Amino acid sequence: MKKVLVTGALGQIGSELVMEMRGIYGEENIIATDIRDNGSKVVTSGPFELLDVTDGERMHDLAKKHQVDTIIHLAALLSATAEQKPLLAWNLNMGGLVNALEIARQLNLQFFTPSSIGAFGPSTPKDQTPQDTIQRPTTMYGVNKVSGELLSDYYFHKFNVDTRGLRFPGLISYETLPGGGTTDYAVDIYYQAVMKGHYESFIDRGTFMDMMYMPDAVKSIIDLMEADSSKLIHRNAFNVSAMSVSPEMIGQSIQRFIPDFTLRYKVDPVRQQIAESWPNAIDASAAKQEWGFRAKYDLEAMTEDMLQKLKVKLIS
Ligand code: VAH
Repeated sequence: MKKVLVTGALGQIGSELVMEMRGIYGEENIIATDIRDNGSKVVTSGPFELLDVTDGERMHDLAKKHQVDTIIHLAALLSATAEQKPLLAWNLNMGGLVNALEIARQLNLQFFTPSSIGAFGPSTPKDQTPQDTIQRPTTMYGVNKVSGELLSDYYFHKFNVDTRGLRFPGLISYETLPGGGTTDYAVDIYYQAVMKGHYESFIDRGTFMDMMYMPDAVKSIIDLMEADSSKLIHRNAFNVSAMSVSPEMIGQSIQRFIPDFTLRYKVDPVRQQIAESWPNAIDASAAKQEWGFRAKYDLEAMTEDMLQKLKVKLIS
C-alpha cells in the first residue's frame, strides 16, 4: 500500500483515516475523494478530488490519473438513513461498491471496504458472536454489508483481487458530527455532555452494542492492509471490537469527569429496533490470531480523550 485513493474521505472514518495515512505514507500519496468539498484539513492537506462513487468512469479516471495501488472504499449511507431511503441506499452502497471492486480488478489494486456488526441479524448469536455464523440482517444496511462481504470474497476467489474488510462496531470520534448511524447516540452523548451537561438518548437503557474509539479503528484498517496476505483466512470481513457498552455505562463514565452530567431517554423506535437486531458483543479472536488486532482504548480512556478533545473543539 503506497498510493491510496479513499472514497467517502470526508465521512466519519475517512476524516481521521486520511490524516493518519498522510502522516505515514506522505500527503501526496493519499488521494481523498468525496461528493462534496467541505474545505476541511482533509481537503487542504493533500490531493482532493470530487467523486460521486456511482460514477464508475470518473472513479476509474481518478485511479489512473493518480496511479494508485490501493482503493479504500468508505462511501456509503449508514443504517438509520438507509432504513429511511432503502432504494437510494441499495443503489449508492452497492453501485459504489461494484464500481470500486471493478476498478480494483481492472487496475490490479489492493482493496478495502468496511462491513459492520450490522451484517448480523436477530437470528445471530448475540453474545460472543462468532466470526463465522448466521447472517440474516433485517435492515437494508445489513443486506448491503452482507452482500458487500460476499462480493469482496468473490472478487478475491474469482479475480484474485486482494480484498480485505472489517466488521466495525459503532465508531466514536470527535472529528465529525454524528451522521445517520444507529450507534451515533454514543457520539452525540459526548457532544451534548460538553455543550449542555445533559443528553436525551434515542437508544434505550440496557441496550448493549459493540463500540470502538476511532483511533483504534483507523489503526486496524492500516494494520489489516499491511498484514501478510497469506495469513488471512477471514479477509471479508473480520469481527473487530473494543468494548460492549450500554447508554448508561457511557453516562456513568462521563459522570466520572462531569459529575453533574444527566442522561435521560427518548427512544427512537426505528433505531431501537435496528440496535436490538444487532449483537450485544462480538468475538474478535480471528482478527487477533490472523493479523494481531488489538484495541488500545477502553471506555474510560475513550471518555477521557473524547471529553478533552471536544472541550478544545467546542469551547475554546
Ligand atoms: C451505523 N455507525 O450505526 C454505523 C455502524 C455498527 C454501526 O455500522 O450505521
